[in-house]
Amino acid sequence: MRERDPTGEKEAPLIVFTGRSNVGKSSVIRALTGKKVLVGKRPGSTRWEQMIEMGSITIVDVPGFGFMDGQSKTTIEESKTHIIHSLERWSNRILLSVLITDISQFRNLYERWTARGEIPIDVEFYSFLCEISPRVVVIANKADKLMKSRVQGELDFLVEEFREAVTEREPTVIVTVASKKTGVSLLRDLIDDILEEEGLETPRWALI
Ligand SMILES: Nc1nc2c(ncn2[C@@H]2O[C@H](COP(=O)(O)OP(=O)(O)OP(=O)(O)O)[C@@H](O)[C@H]2O)c(=O)[nH]1
Ligand SMILES: [Mg+2]
Repeated sequence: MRERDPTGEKEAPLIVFTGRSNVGKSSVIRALTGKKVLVGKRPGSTRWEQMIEMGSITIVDVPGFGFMDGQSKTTIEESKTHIIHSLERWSNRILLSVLITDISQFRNLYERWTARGEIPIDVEFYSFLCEISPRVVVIANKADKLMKSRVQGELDFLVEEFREAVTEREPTVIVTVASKKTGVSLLRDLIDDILEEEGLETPRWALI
């Protein structure tokens, strides 16, 4: 039996979905679970963590970090701090962290941040997730926004930068087009392998 917290609530292991605003976190969760999590055209549509009970595990739709439509810089900074604190608090329950990125923008943003002498936020978050979770998988979403011939090159760039940021782990990357549900079954299979390894039951996923 799993441990229960003092309030008597069941502490199911967590799979957390994180990433910058508007990269498609909620869309990936929707494709995977079939649950009607809110998907929005504008950054900042998921404002608070959404806990989605999936039987043996709980999936967490974490609000996006970085730019949010109509929000001040202070609010955005506060929101990022809140996300980091929540993730740290949950860290001993996390089975897997899923970092969603927009592969069509990754290199562009990377170059913009490094030109300013800053660590790109995707890289900073990847390093942070590697510190607090036993496994991290990176989703290269919105691959449809790149010309087909460019996908591999952009992917290689992302892997190279993440490999350099966290040398102890080889990055695991899955390419998806969440709005068309493409590639999401690969994430489901990866999660199922982890659950089997942990002796946990497979949830009822959406048919993808
Ligand atoms: N072209 C394209 N659009 C996508 C893809 N995945 C998601 N979108 C669109 O991107 C927008 C944002 O999607 P969400 O799933 O709400 O993104 P999010 O990361 O949850 O956003 P926040 O909650 O605001 O941080 C929506 O208009 C989606 O339909 C994709 O693979 N390709
Ligand atoms: Mg969302």
